Amino acid sequence: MSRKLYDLAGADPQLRFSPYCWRIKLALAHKGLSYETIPWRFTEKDEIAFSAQTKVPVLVDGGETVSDSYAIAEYLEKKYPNGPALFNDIGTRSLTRFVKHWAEDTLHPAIARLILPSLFVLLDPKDQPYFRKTREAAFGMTIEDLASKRDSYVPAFKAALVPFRRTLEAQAFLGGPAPLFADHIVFGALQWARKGSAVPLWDLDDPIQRWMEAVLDTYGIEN
Ligand SMILES: N[C@@H](CCC(=O)N[C@@H](CS)C(=O)NCC(=O)O)C(=O)O
Repeated sequence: MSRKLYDLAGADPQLRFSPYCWRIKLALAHKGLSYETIPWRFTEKDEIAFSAQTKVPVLVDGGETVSDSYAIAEYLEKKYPNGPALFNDIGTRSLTRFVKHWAEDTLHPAIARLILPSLFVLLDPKDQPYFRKTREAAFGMTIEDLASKRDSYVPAFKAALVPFRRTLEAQAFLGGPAPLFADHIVFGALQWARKGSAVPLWDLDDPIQRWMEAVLDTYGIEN
């Protein structure tokens, strides 16, 4: 059966930086499901119009189309119950919802303020006017203003990571001995930060870096 994932790409088609798409690439690997990615750009709305919405990830799994990363994870868990669980049990499922909201409401905005200017230059030129317009409206300032204030945003980013780092000092993964979808969610955010930033955002000996490498190693993913 063919399985396709529409995955956000930069000017370089190999540059895949979407936090939401990374969640699903890890979730598919976790379930042991093969797939091909289709590089997609912000302005290629027509390409995913069949999904009846405007964002990626979009998963086409045989005859089924699913969008929204959380809905895709729930779909995979239901459709492929024999693969390793993404949520384990009711407690994990409930706590994962908190991780999702923490990532989206605390981590993502802290990362976005730091990386939007450097990410902007990595985008396909056809996407840049759209990205500028939508992100400047969201942040209420120009990309250049964001860049000039960058240093003032670093403390909030560092503070956002503290509870996560403290957790990793006591256990290997959010899922305990092995990654679960909660790990995939946080990994997506930090992979977006790593790929979009012009400078390293944490040290190589940071537990966060070791955790990222351990997540990639778990699934045999290169970078
Ligand atoms: N709630 C959605 C959010 C997906 C999302 O925001 N995707 C971004 C890429 S990271 C996108 O496609 N944006 C399109 C746009 O900004 O027009 C999910 O969890 O999948």
